[in-house]
Amino acid sequence: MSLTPVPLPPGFGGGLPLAGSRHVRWSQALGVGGAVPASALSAAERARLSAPRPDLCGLTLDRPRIMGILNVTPDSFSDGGAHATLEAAVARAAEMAGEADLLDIGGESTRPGAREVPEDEEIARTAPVIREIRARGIAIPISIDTRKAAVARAALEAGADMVNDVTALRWDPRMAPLVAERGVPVCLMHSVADPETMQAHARYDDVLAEVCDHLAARIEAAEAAGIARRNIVTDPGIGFGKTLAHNLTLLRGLARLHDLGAPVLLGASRKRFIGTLSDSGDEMSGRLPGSLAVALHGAAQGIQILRVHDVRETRRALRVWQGLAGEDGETEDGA
Ligand code: HH2
Repeated sequence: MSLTPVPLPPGFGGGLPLAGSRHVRWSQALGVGGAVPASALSAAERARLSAPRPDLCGLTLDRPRIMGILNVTPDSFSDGGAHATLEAAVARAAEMAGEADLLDIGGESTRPGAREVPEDEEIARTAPVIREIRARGIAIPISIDTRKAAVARAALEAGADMVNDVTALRWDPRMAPLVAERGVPVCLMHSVADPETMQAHARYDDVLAEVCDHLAARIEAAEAAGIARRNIVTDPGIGFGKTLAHNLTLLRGLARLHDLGAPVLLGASRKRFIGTLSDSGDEMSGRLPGSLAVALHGAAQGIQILRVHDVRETRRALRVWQGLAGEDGETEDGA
């Protein structure tokens, strides 16, 4: 049975922890035939939805973690060109390291319609920045956002700890063996086609079920390639070959991804659907309030990693959310 856990409001006394969360509990799951009480599920099904997820890069996942985005690209949709020099990129990394739990560094834009960046150029954009962050003693875990094994390898050698592959290891056949050999965590994101053509492929009968099935298949492929289950993170790929309606369906049903038994990453920050829904259009600063709303929605659905541009603002919003989340949250320092 495919299950959708229904999270209860923070502070609710009963229920079971959702995916090991200190803040979010669940007591019912939606199966094919409708809502089922937790007590009607098998012990294995309950455990899959409730069990704590393994630590990631030394971080416990019992609370939402903030992944700060650093795009060292000239053309990213929201911050392209802002961190194009080594100095600007390292300064932004140092600033975010104060409040983020991990950083995600990327050298190729994946915005709809983006063109592929040659491997050596992507390496030249990312590896020196990672090396310099480490040279300055900034110890925060770093993820490399790339679909190319050579870029991931150079980043790991420069001091990165994790790979974030928006193609879920489908683009480059050398990526899965690299991740397996290095024993590092990997984020498997749902996407269709490639950034150049993905919006033309935005067609699903049941987007939530199809994304979950795709991710389950990618987890299986990763394990078959020798990647340990404890090193796998999943991601519904908000905005990647999805319409506004698809994004909303995925966001409403986010908690269902916990049925995959792996931590879930959500990357919705500043994306177009937020501009559309909040009526703030293409102006990036106008997308901040909506980005915070979506981040808190993700937190309430037990999402473990929130990939965001606005780290300080997200940290402040999360502190309030954690305070409101009740007993467990009150002992939390928010760091
Ligand atoms: N979104 C973007 C890039 N990488 N990785 C994961 N795992 N999930 C996401 O949702 C995701 C991602 C696109 O956002 P951004 O990095 O800000 O823009 P660009 O790709 O234009 O650099």
